[in-house]
Amino acid sequence: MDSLAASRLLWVDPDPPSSVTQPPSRQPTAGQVAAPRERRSQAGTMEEGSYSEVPVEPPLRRWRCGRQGVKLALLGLLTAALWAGLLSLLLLWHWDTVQSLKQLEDTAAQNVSQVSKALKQQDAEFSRNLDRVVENLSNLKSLGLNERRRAFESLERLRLEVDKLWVELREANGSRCGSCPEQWVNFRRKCYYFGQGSKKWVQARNACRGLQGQLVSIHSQQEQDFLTRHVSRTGSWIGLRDLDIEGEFVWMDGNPLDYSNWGPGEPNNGGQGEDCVMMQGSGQWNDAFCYSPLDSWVCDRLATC
Ligand SMILES: [Ca+2]
Ligand SMILES: [Ca+2]
Repeated sequence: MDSLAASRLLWVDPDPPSSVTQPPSRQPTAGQVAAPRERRSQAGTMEEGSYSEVPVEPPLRRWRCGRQGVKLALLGLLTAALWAGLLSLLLLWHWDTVQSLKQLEDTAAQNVSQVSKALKQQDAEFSRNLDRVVENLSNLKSLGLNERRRAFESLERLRLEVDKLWVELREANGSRCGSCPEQWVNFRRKCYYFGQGSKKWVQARNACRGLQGQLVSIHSQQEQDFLTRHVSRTGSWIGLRDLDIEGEFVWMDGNPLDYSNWGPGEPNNGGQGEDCVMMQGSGQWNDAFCYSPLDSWVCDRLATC
């Protein structure tokens, strides 16, 4: 009810209270507020304008409220500004982090690409070097095998020459040299073995060596006629080949090709290469593929005295 009366008094007072410009006073106590009410009841006849200076409390409250509102608004603005600054800092930090990560990712990708490229180059270089080493080893192995084969064939020719000289010496001394091992057939100074069984040229050569002989070498028409009478009708390997130099045929005994009995159109080095010679059932010769198996082969060796 005091506030209602004060509002009424404030409304009827045309002049602004002088107390507004004064510093705010302390809140009146219950006794202090009751004093005007007593004065009002006692005076009775006092003019209403005289009460307008007493209730200074509502403007003071509004002033206080306004100032608090301003403070709250400023505080809100300050808080908002702080949050905006903090958010900006977070966004800047996030953007900087993202840029750093992206830069690191790009750098890592470039490094991986460079390492991968270097590894590929090293791998290709290593493969080339390995191929060269393998090729050199293969050439060395082939060269070594060829040298070993030539040395072995030279030794065989030397042994054969020694045997020939021995036979000529014995015949000069009146001995008759025509003895052959069992299953070998004698013709003049030589013995012949007609082997049976499927063999390639190299296998036939080794089979003859195992019998202390070699694949047959033919040097005359008489020898060819003898062999034609005994040779297999399906074809047999003989000791003639051009393995080292194409077209340059060599006998197993090392003698030159002083006699030949080639079939029509032979030697033709046909197909994938024909470097080993076989005698057909007719007795004619044909160069053939060395890895083709034949069912027969012919060995020879010097007869003994
Ligand atoms: Ca050939
Ligand atoms: Ca041929």
